[in-house]
Amino acid sequence: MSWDQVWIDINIATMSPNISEPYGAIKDAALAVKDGKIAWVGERSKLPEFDVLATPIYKGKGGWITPGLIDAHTHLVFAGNRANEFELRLQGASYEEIARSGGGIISTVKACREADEAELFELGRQRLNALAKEGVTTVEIKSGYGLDIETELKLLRVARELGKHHHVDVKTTFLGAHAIPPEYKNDSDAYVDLVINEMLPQVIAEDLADAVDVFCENIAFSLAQTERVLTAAKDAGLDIKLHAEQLSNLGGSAMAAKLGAKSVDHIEYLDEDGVKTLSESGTCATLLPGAFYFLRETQQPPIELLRQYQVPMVVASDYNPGSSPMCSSLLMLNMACTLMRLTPEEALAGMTRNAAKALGIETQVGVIEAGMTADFCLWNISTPAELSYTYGVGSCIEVVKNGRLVHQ
Ligand code: DI6
Ligand code: FE
Repeated sequence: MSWDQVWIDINIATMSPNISEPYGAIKDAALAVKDGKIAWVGERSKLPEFDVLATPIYKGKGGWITPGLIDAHTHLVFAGNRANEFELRLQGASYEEIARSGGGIISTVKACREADEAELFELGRQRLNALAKEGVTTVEIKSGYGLDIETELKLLRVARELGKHHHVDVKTTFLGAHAIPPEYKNDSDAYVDLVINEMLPQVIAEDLADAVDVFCENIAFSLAQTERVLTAAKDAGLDIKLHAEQLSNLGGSAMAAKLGAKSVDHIEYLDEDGVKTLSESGTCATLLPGAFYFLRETQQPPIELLRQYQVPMVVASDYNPGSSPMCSSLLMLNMACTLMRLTPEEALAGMTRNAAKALGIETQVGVIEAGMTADFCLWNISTPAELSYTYGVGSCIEVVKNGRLVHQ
């Protein structure tokens, strides 16, 4: 066998559904990489013969390898911060009250309209570095803090540039319908027209987005408006997804699922009929424990129903300045377990296999199997549950991206 690198003295949480052990685990394993792909994976005792003198051999000191983590929902390109609103909320104001009085998303929009691309790029780069340090190898980044053509395009261009210049792969999502901008305060339908008829065509012409998202909520876009945007995006051949059922139940999840959405995200208020619709359409349920925590939500997403109907659960950071200013993958694994009662195995599937499905890249990444892209991490842990159990100890010791070692 001729390989580019071989890993030994490792255990592997493959997360493959084809291995019946918890975490798809293979203990005392070996893994071989060739041309950026996983070429062989299995028990070390079964490793085929290879040229040990010509092949770099990495020893994992008995740690665990997992697929590279995938953060499938972030808003990480933005300027400014909202610490002032954090203080207001501590004095009793609610997230909705702040949004209705012109703060919230709109205050970040102001900062983003003023910032130039270089500034946004540098801020985004630092945040990507923070995620990468904790094993993230693929991230989704949304626009949505521009709410005018120029700024929405600027945010998407910066997100695309980050993907070109950083080892972390970036999937971009156009979220022009994130909030109603002040200029359209009294005519939200006209803003939806702008999103569909002017922004979307430009986004497509410049190939700036892989998917389209909408914030479907009483404080944002109605069900009918949301359906118009998602239908236009779908007709243009883009993936669709939705911020739905975060603060109330408008039925956005079921509508988006029927249109073939890859995921519906937040979903604290999703009911059983909605869950059924997700399972019928193969739509993922994205849980965002950082926002649940930071907004001190009490309405639990319907985890038991999602299990019952076998809806793939995704865990993501929702990293943003208003509702989830926690730029950490491992903290999300922990919060998914502590706050939403996922098992550590479900949480890890939510940032690997299921996150890949939510981004439509499940044939390339998210599990460790021969033929998949060689995106994986080595962790200094003695059981995979440690990834969600403890936080802040720096257990990610190596990252391999497309078969290249990127982080030591
Ligand atoms: N829901 C969220 O949690 C974020 N966007 C959304 O639609 C919050 C965005 C913000 O507050 O800046
Ligand atoms: Fe979000």
